[in-house]
Amino acid sequence: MLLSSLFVAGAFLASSSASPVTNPLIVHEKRSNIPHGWVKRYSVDGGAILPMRIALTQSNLDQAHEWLMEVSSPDSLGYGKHWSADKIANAFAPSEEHVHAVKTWLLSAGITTERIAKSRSMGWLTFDATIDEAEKLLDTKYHVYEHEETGQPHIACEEYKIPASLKDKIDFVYPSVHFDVKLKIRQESDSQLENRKFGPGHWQPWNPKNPGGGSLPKWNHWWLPHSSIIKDLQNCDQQITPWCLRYLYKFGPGNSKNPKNSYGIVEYTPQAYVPSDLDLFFKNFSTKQVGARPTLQSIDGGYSQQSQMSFNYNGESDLDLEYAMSLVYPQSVTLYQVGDNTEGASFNDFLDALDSSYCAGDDPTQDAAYPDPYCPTQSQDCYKGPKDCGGFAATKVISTSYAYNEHDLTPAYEQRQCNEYMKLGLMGVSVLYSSGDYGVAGNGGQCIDGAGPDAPYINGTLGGRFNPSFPGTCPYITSVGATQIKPGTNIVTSRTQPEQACETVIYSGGGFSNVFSLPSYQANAVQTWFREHPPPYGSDKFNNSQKTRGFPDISANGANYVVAVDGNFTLVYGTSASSPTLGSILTLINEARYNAGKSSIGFINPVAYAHPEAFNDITEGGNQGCNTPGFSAATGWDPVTGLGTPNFPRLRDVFLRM
Ligand SMILES: *[C@@H]1O[C@H](CO)[C@@H](O)[C@H](O)[C@H]1NC(C)=O
Ligand SMILES: *[C@@H]1O[C@H](CO)[C@@H](O)[C@H](O)[C@H]1NC(C)=O
Ligand SMILES: CC(=O)N[C@H]1CO[C@H](CO)[C@@H](O)[C@@H]1O
Ligand SMILES: CC(=O)N[C@H]1CO[C@H](CO)[C@@H](O)[C@@H]1O
Repeated sequence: MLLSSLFVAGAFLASSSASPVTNPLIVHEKRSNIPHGWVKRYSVDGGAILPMRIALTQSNLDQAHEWLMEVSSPDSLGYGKHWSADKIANAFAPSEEHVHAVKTWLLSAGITTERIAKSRSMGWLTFDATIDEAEKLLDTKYHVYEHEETGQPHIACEEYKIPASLKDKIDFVYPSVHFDVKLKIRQESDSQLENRKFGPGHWQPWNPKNPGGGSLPKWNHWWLPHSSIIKDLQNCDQQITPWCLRYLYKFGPGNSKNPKNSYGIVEYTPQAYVPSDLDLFFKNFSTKQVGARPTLQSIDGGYSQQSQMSFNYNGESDLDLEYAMSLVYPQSVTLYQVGDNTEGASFNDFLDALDSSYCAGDDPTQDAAYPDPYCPTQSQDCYKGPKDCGGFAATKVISTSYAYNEHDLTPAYEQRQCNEYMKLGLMGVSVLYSSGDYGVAGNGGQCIDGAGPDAPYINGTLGGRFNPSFPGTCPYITSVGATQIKPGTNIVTSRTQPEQACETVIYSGGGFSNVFSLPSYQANAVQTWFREHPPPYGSDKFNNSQKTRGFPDISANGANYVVAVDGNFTLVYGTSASSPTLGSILTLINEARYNAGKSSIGFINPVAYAHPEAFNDITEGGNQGCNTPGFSAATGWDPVTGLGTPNFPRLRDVFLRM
C-alpha cells in the first residue's frame, strides 16, 4: 500500500480517542513474524494519509442454508426461484445496527461520518485517515517495510486492536497486518514442474503445502499414433471418446442453443489450451467444430499463454475444453482464464471477479494480488491492470478441475469461500469441482500425520490420516469423483453395470471433511452408508462421527480419455476429466429446462440425493491411499463414487418435472 499523499496532520486532529472502560480494546489480528524477504525500515510520518477499509461481517449467514434449500430442494414450493445478485447483496449486507456501531467508534477517534463512504456492495466502510488517526484508532504503530529484492515499500503493522463490542461486527481492517505482495516467481524447467505440479494459487517452491499440487490430470507419458484412435464403442474400456460417454450415460449430441444457457470452464494460468489441439480433436470427434474456440473471459490478465508448452501446461485445459465443447455443441463454452503468467491466481481471485462484495476479504498469503506487484512493466505475461472485482457474469454451470487439500487452508478461509459458493447456488449456478486423484490421500499422495489443524503432512506410503480435498468438502458445491469401465468389458453387449470406481493410474478422491458438518440433504445417505457398510477404520484415520460432510456427490468416467495435447493424442486420467463431463451433462439438462420455459437447475445436490434412481449405482472398486485400501464403492451413496454416474434421460426427466 503506497502513500496516496502527504499533508499536515492538523486539519484532521483527533478530538478524543478514549474508549470506555466497559468496552476495552482487544487484539483483533496479529502477525507473529514478518513474511520472508521483507525488512522493517522506518516509522511513518504521522500526517501521511492511509486509505482505510473496514470489512464488516455479513448478516444472515445463519439463514443462508435454509434459503438455499428453499430454491434447491425438490419438495420446496420455491424450487428454481433463484435470487438476483442485488437481492443476495442486500440479504447479506451488514446490518444497519452494525454499521452504526462501527461508525460510532470511528467518530470517537474524530473520523466524522461525512468522511466515511460505504462500498457499493455494502460490505465495507472506507475513509482516508492520517497515520496518527489510524494508530490511535487501532492502538497500533505503522512501519514502512521494504522488500529486499525489489525495494518495493509496504505499510503495515504487527497487530491492531478494536473495541471488544465490535469483535463480531468487523472481519478485519486494512491496511494492517496483511502483506498484499508476493515473491517473484522463478521460471521452472518442465521436470521441476513434473515433480512439483501446481494448482490454483501462486507458484511456490515444492512443499507438501503447495495448494492444488497434483490436481492436474495424469497421463501415461506416451503418445497414441493417430491411426490408433479407436472410434468403435466396443473399445471404450481402452479409450474413452465423446461417443463412449454418450453411450454410457445415454445422451445424444446437443441439438439446440438456448440463449439463456451457458457453461463455464475455469482455468488458472499458466495452464493454457492450444488452439490447434482443439482442431486436431474436433477433426476426429466433432468435425463441425473445427475452428471453434471458447468465449474468453480474461480475469486478472488471464490469457492462454503459449510460451511454455508441455503436457503439464496444456493437458488440463485441452482436456477440459475438448470434451466440454464437443459434448454441449451447438451450445458454446465460456473459458474463465484466471491470473497472469507470473503470479497465477486462486479460487478466491475467480470469485472476486464474479462478486465485488467478496473482493475485500482476500487473504494475501493465499490469494494473488493485482496489479501484479512483480511486473517491472506491463507485458502480456505480467498484468499491471487493476484487480477484477465484480462485473463478470456467472455461467449456469461452472466446472473447475483443480483442488486444494482441505488441510492446506484455514477453516475460516474455507468457510468464507464456501459461503460464496452458497450464494452462487442461490443465483441458480451449479458449481462443480473434481474430488481429487489420490483416493483417501491428498494431492501428491500426502496424508496427515496426526490430528489437528497444525499436524504435518506425511508421505501416504507411510500411512497417516486421510486427507480430504477442498472445495470438495464444501457442502454447497457438487464434488465429482471418477469411474472407469471394467477392463475387458464391452459396453454395448454388457448386461451388467460396466463401470467401477477408477483404479487405473488414479483413484477417486473421497472421504469426510474435518471442517464442514454434514448437510441435511446428505444426512440420510451418509448414515445409511455407515450403517450398512461400516468402514474398517477408526477415528485415527478420518472423522467417523457421521456428523461431517462426505464427498464426492456424483461421479463420471475418468480413465483413458483420448485427448489431443501438443499436436498428438494421448490418454488422460483423473477426476479432472470427470468434472467437465458431468458439467456438460448438466448443461444439456439446463438446455432442456430452458427450452421448456423453466429456470436453470442451480445447486443440484438436494435433488440428486432425493433421486438416487437417476444415477447408475457404482458398487465395485475402491479409493486406496494412506497405505490403506481406502473406502469401497457400495450399494447406495459411498465416499468413492458418491451416488454413481448420471443416467441422462432419468436425470433430465427428474429435473423437467420440477
Ligand atoms: C513417497 O514415497 C514413495 C515410496 O518411497 C516415493 O516413491 C514417492 O516419491 C514419495 N512421494 C513424495 C511426494 O515424496
Ligand atoms: C469430527 O467432527 C465433529 C463434528 O464436526 C466434531 O465435533 C469432532 O470434534 C470431530 N472429531 C475429530 C477427531 O476431529
Ligand atoms: C478417422 C479420422 O478422422 N482420423 C483423423 C484424426 O486426426 C488426424 C489428424 O488430423 C487425421 O490424420 C486422421 O485422419
Ligand atoms: C509420438 C508421436 O506420435 N509424435 C508425433 C506428434 O505429432 C507430430 C506432428 O504434430 C508428429 O511429427 C510426431 O510424430
